Formats: sequence, C-alpha cells, structure tokens
Amino acid sequence: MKQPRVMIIGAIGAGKTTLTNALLGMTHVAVKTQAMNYKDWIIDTPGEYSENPMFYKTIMATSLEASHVIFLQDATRTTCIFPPGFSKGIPKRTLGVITKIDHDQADVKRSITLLRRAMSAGPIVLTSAPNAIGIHHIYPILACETDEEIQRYCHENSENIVL
Ligand SMILES: Nc1nc2c(ncn2[C@@H]2O[C@H](COP(=O)(O)OP(=O)(O)O)[C@@H](O)[C@H]2O)c(=O)[nH]1
Ligand SMILES: [Mg+2]
Repeated sequence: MKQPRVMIIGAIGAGKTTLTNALLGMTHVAVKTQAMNYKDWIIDTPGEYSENPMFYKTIMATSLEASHVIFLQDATRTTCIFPPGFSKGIPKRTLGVITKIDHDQADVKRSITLLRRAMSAGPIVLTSAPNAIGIHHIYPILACETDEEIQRYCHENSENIVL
C-alpha cells in the first residue's frame, strides 16, 4: 500500500490543525516537520489560502504534491468558503470532512449541501474531534486504491460517511 499524502484545505478555524494532529496521532507515525505546514504525510494549509482567491493558485500548485485533497467544512458555518465546482480544478482524489458535528450550532445536513457544491465527487466523513467520531475512517479511505474499494468501505461504515 502506498502512503497517501494529503493536503487539507478549509476556512480559518474550521479545524484543519486539530484534524491533522488527530490523524497523525492515530496512525502512530513520527511527526517530522519538513517545512512550514508539512507535517509528515499531511499538508496543513493556512485558512487564508482557502478564504482568499489570491491563493487559489498556491492551493492548485501544492495539490500536485499530494495524492488527495481533504475539503473541510465546519458544521457550525452557514456558508462554504469554496466556490462552486472548486474540486474540478484540483486533479486529485478528493475527500470531504465535516467538522464539529458535536457542536450545539452544528447543522450536518446544511454542511453536506454546502460542501457538495464545491466538491462534486468523493465521500464525506462526519467528524467530531473532542468525541473522536469519524476521524478513524479517514485514513482507511485515503488508503483505498480504487473507487470500488472506497464505495465498499463507505457503505460498510455509512453511519458516519455519506457518499
Ligand atoms: N466542538 C468542536 N470543536 C472543534 C472540532 N475541531 C476543531 N475544533 C475547535 O475549533 C477551533 C479551531 O481549530 P483549528 O484546528 O485551529 O482550526 P484551523 O484554523 O482550521 O487549523 C479550535 O478551538 C478547536 O478546538 C470539533 O470537531 N468539535
Ligand atoms: Mg490551523
């Protein structure tokens, strides 16, 4: 199995760094900072890159170094910062992650609708970092080699994953 290398994009405060740390803790790999936002097999991007269209080119260019791009959507947010169809400009496998589903203000259904506009294909995993919900499904999905494998995994774990 090839080690995935994933870039995480999303708004400021959406939970990118929290998710990065949870994923790295979970897979028991040493955290070695290779450059500013490179943490082992994860590229944790600043939220400004997703929020400011001036940085879209940087996102596109950096995605070339990754095998996958994770689109993060904060369940408490009423808007999605990515423009419609944004994932079409990124020639990599995409995975959606909804964060903060534990929050009082979370609206999971709304988040899925918002995220689908930006990310047309790929599964969406529902997560809560403090409650350790959903996060353990991310690595197995990234490790899948084919779309069929992804679909099988998602159907078997459909309580926290939407296809
Ligand atoms: N309730 C809740 N808070 C979260 C969750 N994930 C992240 N947070 C909080 O959201 C805030 C921003 O998280 P951070 O990872 O720094 O966001 P980033 O700017 O996208 O890197 C922090 O206070 C986190 O503790 C979650 O799943 N549930
Ligand atoms: Mg951060």
